[in-house]
Order: sequence, then structure tokens, then C-alpha cells
Amino acid sequence: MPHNTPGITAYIGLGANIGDRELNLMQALRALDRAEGVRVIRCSSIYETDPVGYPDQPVFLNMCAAVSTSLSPRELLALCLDIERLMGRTREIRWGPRTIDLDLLLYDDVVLSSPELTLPHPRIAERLFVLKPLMEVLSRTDRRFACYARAVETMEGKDGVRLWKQINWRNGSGHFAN
Ligand code: GSY
Repeated sequence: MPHNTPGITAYIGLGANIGDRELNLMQALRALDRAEGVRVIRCSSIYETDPVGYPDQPVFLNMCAAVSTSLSPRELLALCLDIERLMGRTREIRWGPRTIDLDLLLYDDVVLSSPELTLPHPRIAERLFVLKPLMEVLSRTDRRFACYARAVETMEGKDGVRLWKQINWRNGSGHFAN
């Protein structure tokens, strides 16, 4: 997608808890940014987070990216699944460890519920490991901003989500600077 093409803004949550977790996140971001019809426009900090759902597994690194896209929600979901597959993600245990996880959290104002995709992602407001990084990149004009900010406030003080590293995504260049 050319850099000046206006696109829909979507938000993707990334997580990894196997192998070189930071490298996995960076590779997934680059794969998103290089894909036809997608540009990464903002990246959150990286958080180290205790596992939720299946506690007996390594701690995660989680972050969130805002992307501008000309893909449809289903095309963007398919891209996320392709990147997971290419990066060797397997799904042996439902809530289990993974080299990379890409969750389509929000796609513009779209609300939909189908067997393969629900938007907004149904568990955003219950998961501090999603909300904390999301609030760093979510547009302040987004109509859900205040609601998610309140959800973070109610969960603040709970352990399990620690700032790990700040990164600086140079818009469109695909490079990071610290
Ligand atoms: O839904 C994403 C995969 N996942 C995670 C995660 O990314 N981070 C943490 N902390 N716990 C998780 N449990 C699952 S499932």
C-alpha cells in the first residue's frame, strides 16, 4: 500500500512466549508491514506478562500495533494466521505456549460476530496484557477509548503486566530505534 493511501485503522495484539520472544514480535511486525495493503503506523511498548488461561507455561511478551489497511477484516485475519503459520506457530494446547500470536482486536468501528472472527475481539476488556499496550496506540478519538481506559483503571494494581521495553517504530521504514 503506498504510504499516502488513506486506509482503515485496525489494531493487532501480538504475543510470544517461546524462543527469542522479542525477535518473534519484531519479525511479525515486519511481516505485517511488508504485506500488500498493510502499514504499521504505531507500536506500543513491549510488556512482560504472566500467562493467563493456562498458567503452567513461560511468561509472555505482549505488545500492540496500529495498522492502516486496505484489506477487509477477513483478509487481515487471514494475513495474521498466515504470519503465525510461517513463523512456526502450532496449536497443540488451546491456551498454551506459542512462538507468535496475532489477534485482530479492532477494525475501525466494525462490529461482527461469525464463527471465524468476532470484532471487537471479545476478551479485550478482561485482559490487562491486551489493554495496557492497546491504550498506548489507540486513537484518543476512538469512541471506545474512555471505556477501555476505565477498564485499565479497575485492573491497575493487579500484578502480571510489567513494562519490559520501549521501542520506536519509524513510520513506514520498518526499522526500530531505541
Ligand atoms: O490470547 C493471546 C495468547 N495468550 C496470552 C498472551 O498473549 N499473554 C498472556 N499473558 N497470557 C496469554 N494467554 C493466552 S491464551
